[in-house]
Amino acid sequence: MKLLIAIVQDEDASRLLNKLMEANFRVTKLATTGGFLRAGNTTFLAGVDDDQMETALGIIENTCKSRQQTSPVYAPMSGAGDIYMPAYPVQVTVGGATVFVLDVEQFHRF
Ligand code: 2BA
Repeated sequence: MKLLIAIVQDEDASRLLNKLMEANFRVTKLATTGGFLRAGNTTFLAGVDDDQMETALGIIENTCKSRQQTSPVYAPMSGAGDIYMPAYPVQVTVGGATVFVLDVEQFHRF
């Protein structure tokens, strides 16, 4: 078994969840925040049998679209410790999906 971690855009999250569930994958969906844009995104965790991994990756690839996004880059306000302010706008291409596949040493459902 592998642990699949997929970070996707919020706009694709609901459709992706539906497709993974329809294909009988067990999934956990987390509300997350990207470090660069400091905007919301969605992270999926899925324990996937080795022989199902290609199917799962195919669903993610076919469902998640890359988009251009203009967003402020945040910089620390001088002298204000932990406070970050929008500094300048950047245009970036946000995935698709950012996917990690990890070996699972043990899996238990009690
Ligand atoms: P963010 O960190 O908010 O990044 C959003 C997009 O900003 C990235 O899209 C990329 O196009 C750009 N970007 C990120 N860091 C940058 C930098 N240091 N300089 C210039 N441009 C930068 P994606 O690469 O598609 O990433 C989408 C989201 O996936 C990220 O949101 C982050 O939440 C996650 N992610 C991407 N790579 C990751 C990694 N190696 N480890 C953990 N999370 C990652």
